[in-house]
Amino acid sequence: IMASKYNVVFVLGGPGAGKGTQCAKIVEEFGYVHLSAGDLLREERAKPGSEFGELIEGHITNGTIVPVEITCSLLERAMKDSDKNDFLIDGFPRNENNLEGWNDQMGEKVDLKFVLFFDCPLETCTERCLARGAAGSGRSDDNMESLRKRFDTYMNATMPIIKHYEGKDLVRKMDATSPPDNVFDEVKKLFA
Ligand code: UP5
Ligand code: MG
Repeated sequence: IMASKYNVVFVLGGPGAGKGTQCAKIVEEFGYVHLSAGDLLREERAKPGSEFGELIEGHITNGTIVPVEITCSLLERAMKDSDKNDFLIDGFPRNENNLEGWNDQMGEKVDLKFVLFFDCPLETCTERCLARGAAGSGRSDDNMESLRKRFDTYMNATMPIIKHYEGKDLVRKMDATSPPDNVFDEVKKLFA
């Protein structure tokens, strides 16, 4: 018999919009598995002798996007290893290449529930990431130079993906500017 499909919610929004913060709350209350594509890439980068370490680091500091073969494999591996069925996929798909690669590799295995979109102005996002950097995040992209590039990529490559899903009526847009608990009050309604 055919195994049941994975339930997936994509979580998108600008750098620092609060994707990770809200995903943690959803996990706590609704038992999803949170997979941040960025976290998986940072983890892969940190592996001693990783074949892709330098390539990943180059993309992260430049705010550009790692080829989908790498990211999608990390995601599928994590999904399989979890032995669970419900996933929040945070920070992916970010461009046309991601979308096509995902559809090719995972399209048949996944039931995409909706796309959770955290809408947050550039100024707010910038403040949050710079504050996190100043507080010692250790992230090589929490600086003004990388942030400009991350925003560029977000506007030029990721917004068209959000538009694509809007056309399919799959986007649930959240105002991400209020404090985390207030944002979550709205997010909750989508999962209840
Ligand atoms: N904070 C959060 N919510 C707040 C709120 N409501 N009010 C006030 N403060 C709030 O939050 C960021 C900061 O803001 C934290 O200090 C938090 O406390 C505070 P967080 O929840 O971490 O926001 P998030 O949206 O997750 O921000 P993040 O920086 O992780 O977003 P990015 O999308 O930029 O980063 P990501 O890790 O997804 O990707 C990094 C890079 O990896 C990309 O630029 C790219 O180079 C690469 N990448 C790929 O190549 N492919 C992928 O598929 C994914 C990533
Ligand atoms: Mg994040």
